[in-house]
Amino acid sequence: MPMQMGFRWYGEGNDKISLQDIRQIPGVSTIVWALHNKMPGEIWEPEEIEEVRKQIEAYGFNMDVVESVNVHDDIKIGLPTRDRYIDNYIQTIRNLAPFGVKVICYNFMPVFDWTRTDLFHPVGDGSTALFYQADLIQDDPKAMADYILKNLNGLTFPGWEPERMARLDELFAAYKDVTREKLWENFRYFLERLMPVCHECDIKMAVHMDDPPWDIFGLPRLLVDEESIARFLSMVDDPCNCLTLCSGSLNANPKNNVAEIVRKHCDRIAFAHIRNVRHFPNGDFCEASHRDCDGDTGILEILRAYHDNGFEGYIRPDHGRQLWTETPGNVRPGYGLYDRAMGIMYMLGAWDLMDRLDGRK
Ligand code: DNO
Repeated sequence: MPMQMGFRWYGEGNDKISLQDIRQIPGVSTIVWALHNKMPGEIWEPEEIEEVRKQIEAYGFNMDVVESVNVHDDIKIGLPTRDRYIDNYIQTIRNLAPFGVKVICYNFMPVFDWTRTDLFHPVGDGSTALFYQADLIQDDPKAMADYILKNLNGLTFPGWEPERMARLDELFAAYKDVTREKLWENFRYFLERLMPVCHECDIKMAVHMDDPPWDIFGLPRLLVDEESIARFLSMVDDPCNCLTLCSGSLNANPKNNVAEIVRKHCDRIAFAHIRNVRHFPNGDFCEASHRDCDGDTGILEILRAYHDNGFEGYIRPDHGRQLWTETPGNVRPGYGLYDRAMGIMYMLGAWDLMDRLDGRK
């Protein structure tokens, strides 16, 4: 099977970008979807999944990739209640399987998902991009959460559920004794319970990299570099225990050579997120267009690594800039239509040429 191109869509009535818009981007086969009204820990019911199936399949797309089924904090913290939430997760996997879902993307970051300090940073050409100013992520998680929630302009963002953010003090207290090693242990416990079900259902669990790839606000983050990825893969050495390899997340640390990581672990990458990042000497970074020379991530080398390894998984453009008519409030930061569509064309251009040069097409 060749690589399959996906596009993340937040769902009917929850995304200004329509499936009709997405259908006009060349080469997209897969809608990367989720039930965005679900809180972590809730079971996704077959009738709810069926609703989305009808919408997605009406446009000729498949629904092979879910991003994300979020993991309840009690599982990450390792509370006695975790087993109930793991049972629910397992039921969700079983409910997704009959719809042809092949990959579940998720993350195992404590409290926060991706973290940025400016959602609309002017790039200099009139467009804006997500930006991380290192000295702003020091000791006030509440200020950061408030900033992000306010600037989502009423749009929801997984990982930034207002209900969870309202309980930040409680959450930080609950994670107090969760050391890095404890978090690894809780991670293993979760995956070991899931693997038999994944085999039964032919579904791969694909963990997203931690973004940014370092500890924030004293919370440990695990998937940050090649060494930790290797540890993760051998900790639960199972073909259903896979990665969502996010080039932009990893390369926020300029020491991470993403192309090298792809070459090493391609057989366990179920889902590739492609994003370009520009680094600044003080540790700040800004997201950039997918074009190789617009950032420092090495997009062409990364694509070549996937191609050389005969990558047969799913791939999607990750964040794009906000362009043209896209304003704060009409699309989610990072998830506009235009820059992601251009990212797809850039990737497909490189991929088609590599196919041609290798005599594959
Ligand atoms: C950010 C996304 C992440 C990702 C989750 C996976 O834009 O890449 O929020 O979906 O970390 O669970």
